[in-house]
Amino acid sequence: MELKIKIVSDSSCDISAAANTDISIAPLTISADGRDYIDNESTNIHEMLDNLARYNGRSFSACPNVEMWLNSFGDADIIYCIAMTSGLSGTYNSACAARDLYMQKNPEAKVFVLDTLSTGPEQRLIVEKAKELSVSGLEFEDVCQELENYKNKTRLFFSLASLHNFAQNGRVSKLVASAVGMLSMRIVGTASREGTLEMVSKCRGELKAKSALLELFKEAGYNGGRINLCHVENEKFAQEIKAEILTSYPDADVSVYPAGALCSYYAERGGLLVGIEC
Ligand code: X90
Repeated sequence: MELKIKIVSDSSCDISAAANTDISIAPLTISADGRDYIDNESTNIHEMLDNLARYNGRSFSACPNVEMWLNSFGDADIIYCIAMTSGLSGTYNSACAARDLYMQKNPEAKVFVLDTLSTGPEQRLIVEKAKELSVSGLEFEDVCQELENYKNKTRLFFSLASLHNFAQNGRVSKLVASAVGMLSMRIVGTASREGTLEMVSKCRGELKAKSALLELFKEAGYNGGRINLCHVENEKFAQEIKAEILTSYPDADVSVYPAGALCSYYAERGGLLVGIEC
């Protein structure tokens, strides 16, 4: 009998499960003003951002619970589960609890849970890699090892115009949060080694943020690899960066796409997240 292989991730990777039948996604949820926005295709992001902008009360996010993860595992024999950073979310821990339960019930199953120490477009690169490796004929253990290696060759960078929701959820220090909020100020940053938000510089205006990002790609050793550009209602900025990259690396594989609910909530309007292969 052929073994059933499944790639699963949480919704912060912004991959549509509808368009990828071999991938299952466990959703995070945003809550504000008595409403829940589940991070899947059904959420109207523009409306969510409008509602959040009008609402002065508190808003929250919640990670997928164990049951949601188990649902995404289905009845697969081999599962590669790519989770967002344990440094900012309970998503990874909840996936590990789901793995332990699943393996108690299915002792023959093989389940690998990866803590990406990142999220968004870097996580998407890793999910895309998992998809390739899972059909490559490699053994389970080798696929796991390859994914660990790949994670060390990818990076996350971003430019954000507000850290309001990060600060509100206690996921960034007040000092860092106070760096933005003033008109046209942006922070440019990266995922730290511990999988938390690390500010690299403050920039006045998008043009400066663009040069700062391109400089960071270079320093990270970017050399024409794959890039995912995920934006929050800021396609123009994403396209500008794409154009710069293609000028230096005409054959680079660069994807531009809008953020889902979770990334839109935290990266906020105008935000740009970039996952690169180094
Ligand atoms: O409720 C939860 O468990 C979810 C908490 C998620 C917090 C962070 C999401 C970030 C999304 C912004 C990227 C910038 C920093 C990433 C550093 C790793 C997008």
